[in-house]
Amino acid sequence: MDVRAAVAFEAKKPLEITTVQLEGPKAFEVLIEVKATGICHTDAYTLSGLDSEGLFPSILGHEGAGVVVDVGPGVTSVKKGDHVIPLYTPECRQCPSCLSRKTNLCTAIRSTQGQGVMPDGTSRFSLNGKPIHHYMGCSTFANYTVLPEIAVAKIREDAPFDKVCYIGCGVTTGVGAVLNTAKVEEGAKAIVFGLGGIGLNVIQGLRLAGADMIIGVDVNNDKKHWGERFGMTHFVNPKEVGNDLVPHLVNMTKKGADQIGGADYTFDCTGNTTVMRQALEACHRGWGVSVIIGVAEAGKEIATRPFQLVTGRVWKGTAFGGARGRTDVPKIVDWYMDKKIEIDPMITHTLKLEEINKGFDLMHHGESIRSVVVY
Ligand code: NAD
Ligand code: AHE
Ligand code: ZN
Repeated sequence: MDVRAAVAFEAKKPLEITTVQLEGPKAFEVLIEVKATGICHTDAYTLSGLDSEGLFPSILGHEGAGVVVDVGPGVTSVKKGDHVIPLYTPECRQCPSCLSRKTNLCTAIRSTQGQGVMPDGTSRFSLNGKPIHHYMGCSTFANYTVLPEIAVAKIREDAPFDKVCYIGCGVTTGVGAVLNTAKVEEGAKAIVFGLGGIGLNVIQGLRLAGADMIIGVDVNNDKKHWGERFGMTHFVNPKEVGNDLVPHLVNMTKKGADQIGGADYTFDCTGNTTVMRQALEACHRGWGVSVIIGVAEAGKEIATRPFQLVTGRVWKGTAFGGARGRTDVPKIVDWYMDKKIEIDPMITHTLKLEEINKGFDLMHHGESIRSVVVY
């Protein structure tokens, strides 16, 4: 079938809106009509050419919501008409990782996903007979896409696609990093580096967990009011603090008898490896936990003095907020529908597919929190 897609033909070039061909679902696959998709910084990262797994041509996009319109042989968990959110972290419930109960990083289809193909090793997308790669197993920058059945979460039908698509990455990543990965407790002191589409969701997760002090750090002063809107208690612009950022943050957290200072939890939501080090070192001696959410380009490495770890700080990472997609995503949709978490104000721009490159520009200029393309 013909579908409309924004195709990434080459790194660093704008996406091209064109008609491509999509084959129907094979065994254990589903065809989804994508109703809406968010634009995440990770899409921009891959388009920049710095992703070690970046493939071209491809159809990017991994933050969608839509409806099942066809199912391949053997599919049992969803049916035509079901509302779903595509999952770049699937949940097969059978692989050693899923069965371990220690991680959300299902390994059932990770290798083919990284090669830009479906689990049988082929792509469903093509243009003039030449294959186009899938992206993160999702390719939501097309109005129809094919996914393995283990990579869709069935959600309630009254949830608006143009809002809950954000649960397909940003919301779940930010809120999940707090609740699943860091397991933040009431009264905690936390620092969030980078107040974009992910960082603001970390902040609302911290508010949900009952954190007392939530310091937001961003180089863009416009993000101050955004952080405050979701529960941030203090704002720091590193450009205004100079080289003393870590001691400055540590001082802010000193309270009463505890004059050592440092946050109980810090979160990197920038993808900048210098910031990752600052986030670790701004943690409290003995117990502070720093969670890396940001994705850094191929070749970048993180560094710190081993002393920082010897003295009890812990470095952790999280993908998709530690969420098990088929199990947890429908619950997060419920949280949104029950007004336990907010999404609407973070969606600052709603665009047509033809305007998708504007969404990337808005992100790069720090003018959007989330842009959503509605088909
Ligand atoms: P974004 O562009 O919306 O936000 C990034 C924010 O960081 C901006 O507000 C920017 O001003 C700020 N920033 C940049 N450099 C900074 C610095 N040196 N110090 C402080 N603030 C700085 O991006 P996003 O969509 O929120 O994504 C954030 C990161 O998270 C990206 O690296 C993205 O690839 C990654 N990500 C990871 C996961 C995961 O599962 N681990 C999921 C989604 C996104
Ligand atoms: N191909 C990238 C991997 C980047 C990465 O870590 N991606 C996150 C999701 S970011 C969503 O916006 C993730 O899920 N990681 C776990 C995994 O298995 O990829 C690179 O840098 O090589
Ligand atoms: Zn993302």
